[in-house]
Amino acid sequence: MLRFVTTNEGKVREAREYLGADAVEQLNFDYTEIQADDLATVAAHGAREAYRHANEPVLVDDAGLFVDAFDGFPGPYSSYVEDTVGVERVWRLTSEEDDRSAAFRTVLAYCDGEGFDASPDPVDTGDERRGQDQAADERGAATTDDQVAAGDLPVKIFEGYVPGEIVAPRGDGGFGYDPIFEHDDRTFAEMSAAEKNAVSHRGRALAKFGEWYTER
Ligand code: ITT
Repeated sequence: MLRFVTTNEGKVREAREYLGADAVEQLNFDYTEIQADDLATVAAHGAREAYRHANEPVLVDDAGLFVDAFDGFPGPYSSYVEDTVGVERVWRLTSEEDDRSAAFRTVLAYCDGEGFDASPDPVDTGDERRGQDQAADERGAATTDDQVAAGDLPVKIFEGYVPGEIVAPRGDGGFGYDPIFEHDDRTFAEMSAAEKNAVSHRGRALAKFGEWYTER
């Protein structure tokens, strides 16, 4: 059974909608969200920690809202900003800008204690060995059982992205920033989970993951 590691019910709903209700079980585990500028590093670190905790295959989802006028802020800090500033004020701050374009990004990080091929989606092989492994990845090398044995648990990374615009809040569906994120004339809060998955950052990452996982 695949454990979807999150404290966020909204994410679980969308993963179940996409992968099937029986395919995913929520693991309500609050992994350490390290301070990093990119979602993949945060998610990979979380996936290793969650795998060591659960000792079963885990999938971590780290997401963020990137507002162009603020050079991508709040990005990896989206959770903190939602809790402190709030979604309504993110809209008000953005409404003062000429450019209201933004994007949502999700990184899904999968870990099951084994090694993976580094293509087409990348493999994160651990902080200490990052430079060395990036070079290996560029050469198309696979991660090896030696790396697993050495404690650098490989993590397979799947990314999803959707462009949109920050608007005044509309709709009562979804969660988080959904009411202020508009894509193709509707906010994500005005869509059903299935409609959102068809176009969203999470849906796109889940599509890549689902295809790869079925093969595996
Ligand atoms: P976990 O870390 O336990 O999974 P979280 O809600 O903290 O739960 P993230 O750090 O990935 O998850 O989320 C960053 C923020 O972005 C957080 O405030 C979410 O509510 C919000 N968010 C994530 N995905 C979203 C989506 O699809 N639509 C709207 N808001 C989203």
